[in-house]
Amino acid sequence: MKGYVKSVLENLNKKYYWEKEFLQAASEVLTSIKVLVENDPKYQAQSILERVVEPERTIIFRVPWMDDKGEFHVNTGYRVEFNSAIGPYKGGLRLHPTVTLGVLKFLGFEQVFKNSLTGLPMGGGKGGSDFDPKGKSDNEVMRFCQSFMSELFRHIGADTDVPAGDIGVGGREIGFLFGQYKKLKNVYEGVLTGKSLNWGGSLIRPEATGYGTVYFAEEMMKTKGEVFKNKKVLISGSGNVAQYAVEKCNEYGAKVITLSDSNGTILDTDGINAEKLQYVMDLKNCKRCRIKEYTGKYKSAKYFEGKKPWGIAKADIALPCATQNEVDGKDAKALVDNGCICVAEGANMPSTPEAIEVFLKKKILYGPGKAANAGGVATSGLEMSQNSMRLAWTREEVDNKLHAIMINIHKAAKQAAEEFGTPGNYVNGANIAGFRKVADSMIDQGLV
Ligand code: NDP
Ligand code: 2IT
Repeated sequence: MKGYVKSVLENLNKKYYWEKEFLQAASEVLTSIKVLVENDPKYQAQSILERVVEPERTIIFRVPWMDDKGEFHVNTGYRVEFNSAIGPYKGGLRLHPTVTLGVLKFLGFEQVFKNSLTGLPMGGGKGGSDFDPKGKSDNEVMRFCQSFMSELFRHIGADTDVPAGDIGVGGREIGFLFGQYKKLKNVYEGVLTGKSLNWGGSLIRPEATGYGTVYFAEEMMKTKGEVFKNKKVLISGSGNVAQYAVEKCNEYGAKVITLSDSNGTILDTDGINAEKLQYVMDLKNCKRCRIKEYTGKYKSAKYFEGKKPWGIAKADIALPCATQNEVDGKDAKALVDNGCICVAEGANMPSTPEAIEVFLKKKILYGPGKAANAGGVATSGLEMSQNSMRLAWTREEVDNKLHAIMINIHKAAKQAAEEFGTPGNYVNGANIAGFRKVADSMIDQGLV
């Protein structure tokens, strides 16, 4: 059995050599679970790794749409239905010009194990398009979403595949997508999560990923007798996840000093308090402006064009909440050299393998995305439960459930890391705990 992981990875690298993000994610997971799969013959006997790295189904389709001037455009739409061993495919839709099949395969693969960690019955999937919502009018976004759903509707359903938001997909887009699904299928069902409260959404779903990331970081810090209060925090991004991470940090008495977008970073050493956060929310969610505008209103802040938050100032905690590979080896070193004791990932795979190596070597608290940002999809799972029961839980009920789930994920990852001889290594712990349940379920269900 020795060499099983190596041989599967070699074949995968040959077969999909151009899908670099997917290969990066697969390499991390398979390397972590080596101690499990190479010490129990059932996994190789049933070709579990060869099966788990291949999506069950991938749908690729044309998305034609018309802009406000009447001109035609065409984008590519995707849905990667990766694994349904423990529940219907579940995972977000990303609208961003960098979207490729390889990016969505990495996200779908991560989602399989993340969803397993939540303890809820959800398989893994991801989808999206290379459409760029930036600079588009509401009507253009609506026409795009309607065209996208005109193909996707036949592949999804409340018990089949339940998409949600991700980069470039928030409440506005989920609304347009839901409207078109309902019109085409003539069923009112919880086929998407992240819906508005008036038509089947869950309280706390918008907040869930950011809050959950902070809850996870809090659990890691407890293991070292540390707390958020009075800590300085660097956050990247300024979208959904970043905004609610700031809110929870403020509630915990920490001081968030950075936010960013794909153009640059703002540093506000006075801290981004509740009033400033509200300004950021209006700026990004309603006016859809750049984060640079912040410095026009708050003179305490400085703007760094083309820079990321890491290394800009000393801080105790870093929460990358923008995108994949946004923290490289140099950034990680800068963070550690500046006294950072905890990194928790709100984004998916924001740290490169070199960055992860730095965090693990220096033994700082490092919470990988599939554990730390699982609060978003977990609360999507809670939205699905409420839709099935046709009732709505209070804000407090949902938040308590989310908090309990994050505490459980932390416990499961910590225990698995200890059981397999790498205490404190949440990468190994999260991958092993997430994988084991999916793989054992696949074995139970036979060769499918
Ligand atoms: P949003 O679209 O709301 O915000 C994304 C933010 O990240 C924006 O500030 C955006 O800046 C920035 N960003 C996007 N792409 C890049 C890039 N290539 N380089 C630098 N900055 C970039 O998305 P979310 O907040 O929902 O998602 C952020 C991350 O969290 C993603 O990795 C996503 O997969 C992950 N995630 C999201 C969950 C959710 O529930 N929404 C759940 C779990 C994980 P700009 O405006 O300039 O593009
Ligand atoms: O990466 C993620 O977990 C998400 N974008 C949320 C997925 C979901 O189904 O809520």
